[in-house]
Amino acid sequence: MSPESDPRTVHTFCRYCLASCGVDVTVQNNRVVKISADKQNPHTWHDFCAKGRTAGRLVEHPRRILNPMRRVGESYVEATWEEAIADIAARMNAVIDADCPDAVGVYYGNPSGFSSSNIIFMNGWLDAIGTHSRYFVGSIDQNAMHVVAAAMYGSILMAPVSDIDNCDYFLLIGTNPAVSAWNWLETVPGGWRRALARQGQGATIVVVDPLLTESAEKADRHLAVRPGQDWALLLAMVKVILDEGLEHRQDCAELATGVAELRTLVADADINDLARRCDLDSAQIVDVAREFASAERAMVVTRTGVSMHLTGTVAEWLGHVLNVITGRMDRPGGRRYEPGYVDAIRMSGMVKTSPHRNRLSGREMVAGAHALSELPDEITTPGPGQIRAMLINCGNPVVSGPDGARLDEALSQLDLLVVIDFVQRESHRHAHWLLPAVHWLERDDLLAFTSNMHDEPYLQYGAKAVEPPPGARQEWRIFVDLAIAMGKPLFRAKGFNSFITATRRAAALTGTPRLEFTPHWIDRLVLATGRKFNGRRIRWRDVLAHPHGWVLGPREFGHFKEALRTPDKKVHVAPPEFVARTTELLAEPPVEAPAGYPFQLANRRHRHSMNSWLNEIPGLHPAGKGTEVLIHPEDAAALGISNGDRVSVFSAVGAIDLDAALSERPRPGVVIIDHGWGSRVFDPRGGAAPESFGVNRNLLVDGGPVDPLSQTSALNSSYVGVRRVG
Ligand SMILES: Nc1nc2c(c(=O)[nH]1)N[C@H]1C(S)=C(S)[C@@H](COP(=O)(O)OP(=O)(O)OC[C@H]3O[C@@H](n4cnc5c(=O)[nH]c(N)nc54)[C@H](O)[C@@H]3O)O[C@H]1N2
Ligand SMILES: Nc1nc2c(c(=O)[nH]1)N[C@H]1C(S)=C(S)[C@@H](COP(=O)(O)OP(=O)(O)OC[C@H]3O[C@@H](n4cnc5c(=O)[nH]c(N)nc54)[C@H](O)[C@@H]3O)O[C@H]1N2
Ligand code: SF4
Ligand SMILES: [Mo]
Repeated sequence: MSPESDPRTVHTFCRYCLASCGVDVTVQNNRVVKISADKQNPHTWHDFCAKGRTAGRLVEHPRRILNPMRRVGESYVEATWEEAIADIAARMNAVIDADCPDAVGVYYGNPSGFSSSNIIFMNGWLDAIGTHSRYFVGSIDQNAMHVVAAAMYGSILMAPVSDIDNCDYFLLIGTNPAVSAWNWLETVPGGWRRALARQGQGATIVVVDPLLTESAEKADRHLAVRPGQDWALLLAMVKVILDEGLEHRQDCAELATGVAELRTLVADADINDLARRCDLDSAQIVDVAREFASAERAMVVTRTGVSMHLTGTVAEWLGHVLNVITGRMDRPGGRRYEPGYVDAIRMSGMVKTSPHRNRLSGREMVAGAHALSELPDEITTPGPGQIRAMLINCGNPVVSGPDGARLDEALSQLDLLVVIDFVQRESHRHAHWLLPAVHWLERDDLLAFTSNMHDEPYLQYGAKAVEPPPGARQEWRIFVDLAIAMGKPLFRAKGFNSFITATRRAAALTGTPRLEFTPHWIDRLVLATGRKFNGRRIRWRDVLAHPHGWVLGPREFGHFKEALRTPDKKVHVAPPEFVARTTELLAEPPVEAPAGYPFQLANRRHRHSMNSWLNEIPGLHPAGKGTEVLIHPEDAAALGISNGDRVSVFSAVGAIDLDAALSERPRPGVVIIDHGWGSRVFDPRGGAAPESFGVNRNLLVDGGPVDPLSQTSALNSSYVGVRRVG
């Protein structure tokens, strides 16, 4: 038996979501035999799920792209990397020379955040080109959090973490941790289980959600809020607390500025008016506000259910306000700042994107990118700066963003569409080039910039378990090669390209591969300039000595104030733009459904789905998933719809057919369609028919209206109609 036919176990972590579960990967002959939770991991294995367990099936996906593929007519042929890079570079340069750098655009999706080298070198390449046509998943998910963090704490990356084990009162708004795990821009491993353990010891859990979710079922109270109206609930709570003097005096005076402006704002608000807007009982709101403020230790947690609306930023802001004015920041049981082993806020401060307004909407960038909803027009509208070439890096925006039909049509009009992914999905169907990506099981990564998002100081080196297919390439390498071929200096730094070329030449000449630059050099630099533990910096050999992951020390309080990047080192609880927008909302009449579209379309995830991209993995989903719309029995009765009937759900921009499932989970007036379905998987190598999985509910979401502060669309509160068909 040759040595490699003996199975070996690699300890690493799953990089599908921020739960970052420690896993043991059993490998034999460069194949993943088994993935299980690494129970020796001191921090992260507790959320381990079937998505991580089946990660090997994506690696061996029968339709995986294995070499660069060039479109020829309606099919694809394999090409070499030299051909791919040369052709893409020449076509991008031609587009730029004919107009300006903005003619080349990029969309980067959620998985790009789970590879540090991808994010770093994509930005290096974009800076090299000098394009402002940057589109990012943040505008469909987390921009509200970035905008709020920037205004209140002075940095888009200031993401407080939850101190679950000490909390007595959890107010969970727009999140379903029983399914999604406790993660967004923070992660608490096993967070939901730990919250339930606190509940067992007497803590109260309140869940605010238009659906009776798996989390809401376990809550002590469930407030079935009207979608998109959390801002009214939260403003009412702030009002009760300030009017009744329940605030934390010291923090309101010393930690925060702007409390007086908040008082002025809530003085004019009326609890009954706010209760009507969010369609909750005002007495219940007052109760929850009092309970929250008087609980010994408490926290508000807001997530995507709050942010993905036209009012998302105001609601996200008010969630943070509640924590600050009741003294929950940097105190046990509340939200604290985890300094981690590197200061990501400082690192991100070194990246300067020049401010830019989009040529058509006139809107500025948020968190370094423009809103996805603007992309179709930027592609199809002629004029200087029109996008003619696009690169999609880890994304499926036709399914994950608003009005996918318009985006799909726009993508079909490009001179050049380049995609980096494992398989060709819905958003990639018009691609001229498909470039094969490397899975996390096939690459090493330190992922240092999530260091501040874990609930304790924690480090694990993401070791690779298997070698990638020989034709696949990591994104960083693609971006470096493109910059060199385009003759554009990476990071706009003179000499960087020649430095990399020189290291490659030295490695080739001497036959010493480690002389060639890789992002691992950056890992070393990060540690060499990182935080000290027990008086000294972390060395690489310390990292290697902890293959199961390493808790670097105890959770510490007291780092929050020093992490603030506001000029006065205070939390700004009343940023003028948020106050102004709230005043506007208060002046508007309560929202009414437009004629013909009486329902609001809410949202659901499942434990075993991952946004739009693991739906095809065998064994993860029962057949027929993603084809149902949940309707409350009262609404169904009024429409003459029975369980199992075929129905059309339609909006002003689209219509889809599904099977009606009568359910008491949504509040009346709200229908639910699972997010992430309706993405076909194509077969560029074999040429077989595309496989289809479920229906894309975001085809019903209008990309026109956005939250003016975060530029997010009403992904979880669009208005729709429902009727029986057939
Ligand atoms: N209505 C509604 N819409 C939503 C949501 C919702 O709850 N409701 N959720 C939103 C949220 S939270 C998010 S984050 C977005 C997600 O939106 P996106 O990030 O645009 O889309 P994903 O579905 O995550 O698709 C990720 C793609 O990246 C590929 N991929 C995975 N790993 C890698 C890798 O290492 N390299 C490369 N090159 N490719 C990779 C996958 O195969 C897949 O094609 O969707 C949002 N859209
Ligand atoms: N299994 C699984 N886990 C995941 C993901 C996944 O796709 N699958 N995605 C990962 C990603 S990228 C992210 S960002 C996180 C997201 O994590 P979460 O934000 O916790 O995501 P959801 O489970 O969609 O929970 C959002 C909840 O908000 C509710 N909601 C919708 N509209 C409103 C509203 O107007 N007000 C209120 N109060 N609630 C509302 C929905 O009904 C839903 O129950 O999860 C991560 N974890
Ligand atoms: S996908 Fe599952 S196994 Fe992977 S990190 Fe997230 S919760 Fe853990
Ligand atoms: Mo997300």
